[in-house]
Amino acid sequence: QMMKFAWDNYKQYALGKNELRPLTKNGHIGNMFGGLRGATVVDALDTLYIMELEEEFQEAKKWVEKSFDLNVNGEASLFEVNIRYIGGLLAAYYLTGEEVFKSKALELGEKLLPAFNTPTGIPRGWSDLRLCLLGNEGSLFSPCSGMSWSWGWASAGSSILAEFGTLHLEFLHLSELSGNPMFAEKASTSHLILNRVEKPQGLYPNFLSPVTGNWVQHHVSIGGLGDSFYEYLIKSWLMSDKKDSEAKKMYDDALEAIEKHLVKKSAGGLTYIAEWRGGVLDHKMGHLACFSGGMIALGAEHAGEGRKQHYMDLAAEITNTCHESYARSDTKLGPEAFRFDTGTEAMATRLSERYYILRPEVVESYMYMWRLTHDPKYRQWGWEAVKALEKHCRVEAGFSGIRDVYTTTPTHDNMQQSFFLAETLKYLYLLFCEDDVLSLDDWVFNTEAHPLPVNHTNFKAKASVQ
Ligand code: DMJ
Repeated sequence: QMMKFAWDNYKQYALGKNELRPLTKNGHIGNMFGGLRGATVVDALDTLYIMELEEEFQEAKKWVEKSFDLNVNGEASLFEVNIRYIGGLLAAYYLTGEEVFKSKALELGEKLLPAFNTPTGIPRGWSDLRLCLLGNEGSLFSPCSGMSWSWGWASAGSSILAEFGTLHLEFLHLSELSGNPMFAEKASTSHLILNRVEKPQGLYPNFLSPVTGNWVQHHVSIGGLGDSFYEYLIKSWLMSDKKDSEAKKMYDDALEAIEKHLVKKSAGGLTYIAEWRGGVLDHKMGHLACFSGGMIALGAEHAGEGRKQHYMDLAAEITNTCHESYARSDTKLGPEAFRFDTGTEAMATRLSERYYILRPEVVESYMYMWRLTHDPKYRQWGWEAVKALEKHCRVEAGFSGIRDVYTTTPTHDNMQQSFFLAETLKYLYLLFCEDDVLSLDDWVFNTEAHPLPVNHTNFKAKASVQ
């Protein structure tokens, strides 16, 4: 019902725009997608499908067929277009077998390639989506300008770990579906370079120069700027049917370094993952970092002898801390960042960190922890989140983020994020489903919660789900 409500309102007031503004009842376009539209449609496709909202899925599919225009001129974030649009289209294709999703994913994949035109092959954050028609030789399309650039605020034109390190899952599937190895090769460059470069204490800083292949700053975070890089290491290995041993080793080593240098316990006994700035710890955890409970649990299964229980315990402790960040607020929703200093534990201390924008990471970890332990507390915690969302984020025309989780009469931010439909509602649904709905043995979720099949021979997973 929550999904139907979110979709119906988007459809009524904002169809074809990227996101719904539920208070003003209009659409939001934003500047991340380089002229592409319908982010919510593409992000919602697989959720509508698995929830068996058949009529709504057909509405979304029809929009993709008739109105999803890839012939756009604009500057797009490689990361955002990849995780939302390519991930969403690929998942919709694998779940339904409908060709339209595959062809749009491949066409869009080609448009992202200019971002990789750098001296190292590490992509920059932004790419020009303009394409020129080439005729019949080779690819039909080719980048017109070959232009790419970095975020204005990223130090010294650097590329961001969580952006160039969050391409593997989708790009491997683009190669699989097109028969063109180039996508996989482009995405794999980062592993080659990251393996070569020296890592301070075994940690991966968040900023790397796409020109020299060296670190630009020593800021390490398992939250924003770093997060999905680690997620894609373990998931690349799982998606390869446990064949990509390089990705597994990178994950194991990274987690060991994170545990050694960043994992701390508060005076009140809460385990958290701090951030690291050139050797100095910042005792802060972002909401984004809360995905790590689920990731560590997913990897624990495959940890070396004697480590499995250790990592399951760590995953449970981190998930518990993230739940505490929800439980200690008046709305029972968690802040954007919470701290463990100045006598505070698991609460925001700065006004600017008190907001909640319908993010999924905490319920994502509940879903993995439930599937991997069947401890009923994870369903109870998920249900607490459902009630809080209904109470504080549901408005007349959709769901909205809130500006302060520490007041029971919060102001709304007037934005129904597309990831609310792609991730938050999907993970909540899966938390209460049987384990064989998108089984973790057969599917990996990209960082926007779009399921991609594990590469069992001939992608058997697709057939079994259909
Ligand atoms: C999503 O777009 C993805 O999960 C991404 O990896 C990080 N953050 C948002 C949701 O919070």
